[in-house]
Amino acid sequence: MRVVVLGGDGYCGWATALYLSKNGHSVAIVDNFARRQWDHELGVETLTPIRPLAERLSVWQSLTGETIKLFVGDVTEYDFLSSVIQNFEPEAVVHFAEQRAAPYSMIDRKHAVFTQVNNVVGTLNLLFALREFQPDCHLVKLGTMGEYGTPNIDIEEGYITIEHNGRRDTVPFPKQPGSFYHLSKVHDSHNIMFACRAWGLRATDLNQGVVYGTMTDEVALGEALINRFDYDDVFGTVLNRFCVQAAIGYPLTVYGKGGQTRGFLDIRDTVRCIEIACLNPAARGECRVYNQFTEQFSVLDLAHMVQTAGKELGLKVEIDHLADPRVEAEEHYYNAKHSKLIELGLEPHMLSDSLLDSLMNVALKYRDRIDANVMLPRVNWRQPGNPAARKPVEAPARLVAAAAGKSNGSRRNAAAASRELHPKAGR
Ligand code: NAD
Ligand code: USQ
Repeated sequence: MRVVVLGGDGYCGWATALYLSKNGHSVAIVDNFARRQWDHELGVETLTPIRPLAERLSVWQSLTGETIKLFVGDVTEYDFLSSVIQNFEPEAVVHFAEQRAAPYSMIDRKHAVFTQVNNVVGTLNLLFALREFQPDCHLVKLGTMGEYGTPNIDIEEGYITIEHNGRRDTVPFPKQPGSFYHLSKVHDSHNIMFACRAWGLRATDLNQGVVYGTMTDEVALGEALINRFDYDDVFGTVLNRFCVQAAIGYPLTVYGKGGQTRGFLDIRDTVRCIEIACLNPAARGECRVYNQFTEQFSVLDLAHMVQTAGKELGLKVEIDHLADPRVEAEEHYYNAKHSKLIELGLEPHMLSDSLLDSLMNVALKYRDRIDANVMLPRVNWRQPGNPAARKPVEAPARLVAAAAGKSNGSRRNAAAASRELHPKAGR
């Protein structure tokens, strides 16, 4: 199958492109390297040293004999994107090319506007390019479980059948997203649904949970192929962050009570889900929604699991509760359906099996690259502007010392440091 991976230099996109290439698909990557730029802006780096994309692609070719085509450009530029669609004539387009960090979208007005323009315009351009040049192509779009928020009822896969005043209908599941980033995904979902209805396009909206891990069989073929592993306060996701924090003896940064519950999945399941979606396309005019995660955990569950795994490796792992910089329920009901991808053949990797091998050990292997200054949250949802996030912040000296294993036992805890950085963050 001919598949274009938009955002193929990124965390999910890179692993997916290699997986599809290895499984015999003809793959092209599109990326404008914006993400590498955002890391520079924030003064952060991935834990794992990622090589330039062109170099990674040539290593892949020399190791496997497979060629992945590369188109460098911005999906918000219609002429560029439509020329890729005309040139490559894909049967499926996998769309990862968005600004994906909720904290980045909450830095200030400029970052909120940028996130929504980048994400919504990119997706709209893609819909128009498919309609004009490749109307039979299947759009596989990455959405997010966060589109639903945390309602006090079970979450269905995209649609819910309701009865109201004696009448019955199946309608999109209500959306209550928690950041301007998550909102951009809701806007995308509505645009995709409308384009399928109006123009007969075919689409699968994958509402993905939080992804963890970095190793896939393909990435493991050589260190030059290593995927990114973000752990900073803006782009780092919770479990990846906790593993890195544990590796340097930094107290785990649980925001608030830690009852926030989310769906999670291993990066190896992300790549398989994408292939399953591509191989089982939606019908013309259909906009399917699958919930793409395998297990649900609260933040505090994860902290305890990392603490236990750390103990097995001889690490002393402490847990801190920081004032929550986000506006979110810290304790809530959560039960989200996720059976459709399993029915199509997904065999999940479970966190209990991969925590030590693919997470803690990677964190320990690259321990010398860990920057303890990017652990405390710099973006506070309640503030209209968060100038601290635009430049690297020095963590209080004693915290850094503790992280480096030089503590004399008198360090302040991370919660106190966080209150200094976020005096207005209350609950
Ligand atoms: P990432 O930031 O690592 O990768 C995104 C890639 O897209 C980057 O390489 C970036 O340069 C590129 N990109 C962004 N805007 C672009 C544009 N306008 N033109 C061309 N390229 C552009 O993100 P990721 O973690 O791989 O996430 C990929 C997708 O999956 C996102 O849409 C995200 O919302 C979704 N998702 C991610 C997670 C997760 O835990 N990482 C969970 C759920 C959903
Ligand atoms: N959290 C902590 N401590 C931390 C970091 C996060 O307690 O150090 C908490 C957050 O407050 C939140 C939860 O952990 O309640 C998840 O946060 P996260 O940063 O891991 O994930 P999130 O912001 O939701 O975003 C990530 C990806 C995004 C994707 C989303 C899937 O960055 O692209 O869409 O996961 S979901 O959460 O299902 O919406």
